[in-house]
Amino acid sequence: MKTLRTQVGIVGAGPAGLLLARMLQLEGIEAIVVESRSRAEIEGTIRAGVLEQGTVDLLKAVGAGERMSREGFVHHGIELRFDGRSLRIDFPGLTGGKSVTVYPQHEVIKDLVKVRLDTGGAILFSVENTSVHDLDGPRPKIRFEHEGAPTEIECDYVAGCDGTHGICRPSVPPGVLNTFERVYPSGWFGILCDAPPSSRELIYALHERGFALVSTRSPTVQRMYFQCDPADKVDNWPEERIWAEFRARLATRDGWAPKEGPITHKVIVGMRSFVAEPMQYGRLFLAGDAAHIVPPTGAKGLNLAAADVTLLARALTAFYRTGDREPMQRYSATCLRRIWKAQRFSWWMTSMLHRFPGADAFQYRVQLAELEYLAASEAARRTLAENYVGLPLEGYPPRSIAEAG
Ligand code: RFL
Ligand code: PHB
Repeated sequence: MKTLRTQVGIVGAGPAGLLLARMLQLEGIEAIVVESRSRAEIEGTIRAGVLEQGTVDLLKAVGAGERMSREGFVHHGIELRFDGRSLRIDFPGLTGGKSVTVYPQHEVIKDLVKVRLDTGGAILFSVENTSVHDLDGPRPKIRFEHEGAPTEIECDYVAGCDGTHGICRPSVPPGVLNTFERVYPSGWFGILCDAPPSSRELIYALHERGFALVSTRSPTVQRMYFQCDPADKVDNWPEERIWAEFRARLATRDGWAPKEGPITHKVIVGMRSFVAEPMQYGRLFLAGDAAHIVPPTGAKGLNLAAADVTLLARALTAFYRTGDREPMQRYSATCLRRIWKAQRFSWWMTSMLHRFPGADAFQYRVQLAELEYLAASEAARRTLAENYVGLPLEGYPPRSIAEAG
């Protein structure tokens, strides 16, 4: 077996794994990233679109923000649409100047892969049969096959950044993790189409037929979603049926209609809230989707992954610089405080904007009342805005506060 040695072994080259590798590299800490898919596959997977201000700042700080600054779109608000009306949420006005940036996740991935490979960092793509070992001892290991050769990475720490279906979380012995889950009885039908933007800002709509979302990717490519049965099949939806659904759910009293164009991509995604606690076992740290999932309505998944690995990079840096293990010991608790707030926000946005099977007319009236309340109350709009643009990244509390608490 081929044996490699590094300080931090990272499983998964998603946003979490790639950002962690880059932050560690800037601190002079060695890492190897192993990824089960090819470079072309990870750079071609269509997923998130909305980056919080903090994620944008982080990408710039690690030297991966140049194309995002040029090609991403800064959005100063979103529109909520219900009962044929529109309500704008003004982010800078409500949050002291913050905004979000719309820049696709696969472009973030391309930028992070490039910066890593250009600076001599290792990513082993298309590895097979990954497994992790000796997590509770001083020398954890990652084993896999790479280009046909059985390979082992011996490291000080393992970062499990391998997403929902990864192997790191299931490698924690039974009984260690507490898991919390809610599966929603709906999915999202997502499309990409070749058309100009329908709106300057994202539109989140509640309609009697269900939720719809207008997002964007570029001046010529648009991303849109509507709530659907998670067991439905994309082939049941020819283009005209999709557009009829969008037109119905997004209609306003003054006749607004989306700009239509050829649909180039269709996908149905499930909706789930999930948290595993704690996010550490021995020398394994879980980060991003490997530890938690949010329904996409709050646009939080990638941003939470970025927050986790920022804290993990700081904790590992403190250890390698000074031998202080305390930040690592606090990693899970610090992350989870932010994660549960994002869970709450994502659940709240989802509940307010979807019509779930079996929900009655009372429920729908309560949802409309919630939206009317947002329209009438600046305090309510501020609560939405400060969660959407991203809560401040909590650092580690000073020792005295930690001890007192
Ligand atoms: P990822 O991106 O899933 O990356 C994990 C990587 O690990 C690899 N892997 C393995 N590698 C080696 N060995 C194994 N055994 C492995 N098993 C897996 C995988 O191939 C993969 O490359 O997790 P990470 O880094 O934690 O990042 C999380 C985000 O990708 C995710 O939360 C977001 O996409 C969620 N999300 C959104 N987040 C936002 O912040 N803003 C949004 O606007 C937003 N919109 C969305 C979304 C997710 C969506 N879908 C498709 C679920 C919209 C949608 C439709
Ligand atoms: C997207 O553009 O893919 C997107 C935007 C906002 C969301 C989820 C996804 O809440």
